[in-house]
Amino acid sequence: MASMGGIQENEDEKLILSLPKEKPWAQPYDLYLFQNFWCPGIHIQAVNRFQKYFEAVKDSDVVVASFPKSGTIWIKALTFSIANHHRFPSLENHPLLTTNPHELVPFLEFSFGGNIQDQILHLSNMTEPRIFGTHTPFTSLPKSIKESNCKLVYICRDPFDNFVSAWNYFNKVKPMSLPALTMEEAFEKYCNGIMDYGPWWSHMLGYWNESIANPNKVLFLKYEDLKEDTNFHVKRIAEFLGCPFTQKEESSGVIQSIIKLCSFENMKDLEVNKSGKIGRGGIEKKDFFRKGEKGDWVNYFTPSMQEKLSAIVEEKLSGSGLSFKKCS
Ligand code: PPS
Repeated sequence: MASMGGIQENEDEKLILSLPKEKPWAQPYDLYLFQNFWCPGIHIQAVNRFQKYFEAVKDSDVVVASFPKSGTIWIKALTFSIANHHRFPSLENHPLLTTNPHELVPFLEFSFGGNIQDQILHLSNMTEPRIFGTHTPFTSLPKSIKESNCKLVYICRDPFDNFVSAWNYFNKVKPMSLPALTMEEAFEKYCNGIMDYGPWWSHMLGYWNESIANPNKVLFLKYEDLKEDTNFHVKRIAEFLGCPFTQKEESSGVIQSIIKLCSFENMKDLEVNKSGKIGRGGIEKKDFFRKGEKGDWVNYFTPSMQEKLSAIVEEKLSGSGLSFKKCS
């Protein structure tokens, strides 16, 4: 791989030029149809390299997967705290108090944007259990992840709330120079599956089908269920990861402390999440926290939008066994 540099860049460029392209929501990059999903132009090289070169997977690795704006930051915080509850039993000096979850649990694909060898070395030096994030659809994950014994925790969100969250977010983080995307324009795109890492239905169904076929490999969670009974799902995640809470830990309030630490109210008020920027695009950390509620869609949807999206959800998820309460 040492001499790969220029040749690889050339191949990446050729690949991008060969793909169908769509205008994004309100971002300064186009979306490309890569392996049947809409990959942001600025990520395509990294996703492609991640798929090719992420080989050294450890059985103890955990990959937190999500469609954007589904509660990624929340499930990253919870999974990190649960998997490390022996290492950080006291929440007083917990890493989440000083580090944003996106930094603590790095996105795998974005790690492959720079020098590949440096990044692989960096990942191999991470403390175990290594916990990563990904927005890559299941079908496009590297073989190494699919074939190893590492675990995948997937979170999805009711498409109505997912759409509202995404529309607010993309308009918030867009460069000042670009016009805002109207709700009508965004809705049209969402209904056609055009959003970063979309279509949302293929993303959900990829992980859903795998969680049915391979329940010890993929734990499929819904944002709404997690909101409704966080305690139950925290225990479920711990059991799935093979680090269940003891009776003593439960009665001494360890689960409650984790829930409180990772709660929307707590996380959004932490200094580390209130100021500063993150990632290549320089996103303000505070923009990852908006309302953190379920059911906010009622404040945005017209009856005709509701009817249209309900029909799409029903059609796309039909026969899969996956449904969302209000749409079924
Ligand atoms: S991203 O950009 O894909 O990583 O965004 P993601 O984290 O997937 O989704 C952002 C939405 O999650 C809400 N949020 C939370 N909900 C519950 N608990 C916690 N701790 C939490 N942190 C963030 C965030 O506010 C976004 O939802 P909306 O509906 O826009 O408020």
